[in-house]
Amino acid sequence: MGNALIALGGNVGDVRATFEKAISNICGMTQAALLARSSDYATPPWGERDQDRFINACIEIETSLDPHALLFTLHKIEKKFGRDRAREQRWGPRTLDLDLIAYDDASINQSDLTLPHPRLFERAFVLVPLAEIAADRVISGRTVRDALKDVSSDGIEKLPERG
Ligand code: A4P
Ligand code: MG
Repeated sequence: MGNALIALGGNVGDVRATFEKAISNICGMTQAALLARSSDYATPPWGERDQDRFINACIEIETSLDPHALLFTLHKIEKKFGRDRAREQRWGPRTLDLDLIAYDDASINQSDLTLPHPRLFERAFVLVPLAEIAADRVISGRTVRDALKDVSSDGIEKLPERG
């Protein structure tokens, strides 16, 4: 069994409802147990700034799939929730983005899969929710808690639980 950290993001449609359904799908389709789920956060758009704010969250799962099979399944779930990679721009608006942040201590450098996620340490929208569930996790030699100190969390707002 492998331990995986997954970041969820989106800014089109009812993103929080999409997250709930996506998390159920992740657990069902990847033979995974959900170990932890962060709160949802509203976050300022990063990369392409001229778009609606995003909702972001992170989960930790235990899965029997290997990293490639897991990412393949995450892409299938993105598609199921309306993501159309052919029509979107890089860092632009999307219904659901699922990034694999880390898988055990795996270090992978392939065109279709890089682990840990290469842009993790630039992204408060990943580090803030990740710190809520895995502050002491060491990724590329640093704890998530320490990595968070080096980015600006300005404008990131923790959302109340959905009723
Ligand atoms: N890929 C390689 N390694 C990985 C990995 N560890 N996890 C490959 C996921 N995918 C990985 O993915 C492009 C390719 O990366 C995939 O085919 C996969 O095989 P993508 O999700 O289509 O990438 P992208 O959207 O073009 O770029 P990237 O860097 O993943 O960006 P994001 O995060 O997906 O960008 N602002 C806020 N506040 N919150 C957000 O969630 N998201 C984006 C989208 C932009 N700005 C944002 C947010
Ligand atoms: Mg992505």
